[in-house]
Amino acid sequence: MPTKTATRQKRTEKTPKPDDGSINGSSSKTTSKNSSQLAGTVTDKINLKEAQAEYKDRKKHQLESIKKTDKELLREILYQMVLGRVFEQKCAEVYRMGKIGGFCHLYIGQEAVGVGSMLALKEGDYTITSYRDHVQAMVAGITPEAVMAELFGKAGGNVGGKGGSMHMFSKEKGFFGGHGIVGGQIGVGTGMAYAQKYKGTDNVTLCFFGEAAVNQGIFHESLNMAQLWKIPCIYICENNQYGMGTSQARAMSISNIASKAEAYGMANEFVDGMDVMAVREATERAIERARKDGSPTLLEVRCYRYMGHSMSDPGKYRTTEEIKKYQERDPIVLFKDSLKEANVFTDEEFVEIENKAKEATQKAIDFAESSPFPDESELFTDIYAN
Ligand SMILES: Cc1ncc(C[n+]2csc(CCOP(=O)(O)OP(=O)(O)O)c2C)c(N)n1
Ligand SMILES: [Mg+2]
Repeated sequence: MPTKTATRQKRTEKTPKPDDGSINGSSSKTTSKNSSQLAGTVTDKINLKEAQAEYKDRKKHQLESIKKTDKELLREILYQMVLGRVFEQKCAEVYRMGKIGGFCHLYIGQEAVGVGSMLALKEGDYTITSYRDHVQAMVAGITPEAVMAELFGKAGGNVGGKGGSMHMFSKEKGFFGGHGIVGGQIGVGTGMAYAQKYKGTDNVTLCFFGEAAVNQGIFHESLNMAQLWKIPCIYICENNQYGMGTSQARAMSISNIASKAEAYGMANEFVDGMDVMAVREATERAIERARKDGSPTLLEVRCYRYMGHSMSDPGKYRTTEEIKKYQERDPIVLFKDSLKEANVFTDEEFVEIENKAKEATQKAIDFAESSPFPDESELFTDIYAN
């Protein structure tokens, strides 16, 4: 039976307990007047010394990891993170212009989680996630054009303009959505991984969900079954610390999510979600376990979303100071700084990567604009009625 000591690696052992709600596990006092009114939220001001020490520690780890990694893979990791950021910044802009209708949940700030983990997959592996799905969809190989046109509700969209922001999907790319029911994908993902094992493959499933989903029964039922039957599912809890406007501290009796796996004897790790290489390494360890004999893993990846829950969130439950604190630890800036220090890319190469992401985003917008709306005849297709 896996234990904490057997499954956590050196780096994560050193990571302080995350129970106080701050990403480095260090506590600081609430300082602003406004913050005292927000019971249960993390409202500490930036402690510069602490932030700098944490940044240095992370960079040290990234540098070691970067030295062991192929340059082209590093380029792809940076490109996918930058593409995710630029693409979604554009989404916010065009949403405000009325080009995108309905719900739209952005991933800005969390890019290191989806990119770091998914780029460790191989052919035949599967991914499933929540409604916050644009970046994962693109990393899976769905084109930015198809994602943007879907957001616009156009016929050229990923699912013909009939799903919108929350329902990206591609069986060919092994990307099984895009799910709106909180925690619903945990059961489906467990089933997908069961099928991979049943068919005798060594493939695995990455199943992403937020920390609020952990309070649902489906999480516990799925983990129990996965461990009992050795189902190769890697449960990635993206702990961005809020479920809509409710902070984790107000909704969960035990905030250390990784340790919940121990109730089922499952391997688990707490991972720094601002460090893309740490996410990749933890996922690689989980994948190795899963390919070997189907053993599942729970990864709690601590991250932060800079934008509101969705585009219609007024964001009154947290302070701008808190958001700023996490932006000081931005995963893309950190990764770029590490790459610079390791002399991996020239200045021209960095510019090239950014330009490529901007061009891909513009191409996606042009495609979405020029694509027609679905034909009226599509109204009664793809309907499931019982
Ligand atoms: C079963 C269910 N209950 C409630 C909702 C409404 N709802 C949508 S998102 C959300 C918060 C989920 O937060 P979390 O799981 O932490 O994911 P995040 O949005 O932070 O990525 C809630 C309560 C829902 N969609 N499904
Ligand atoms: Mg959350």
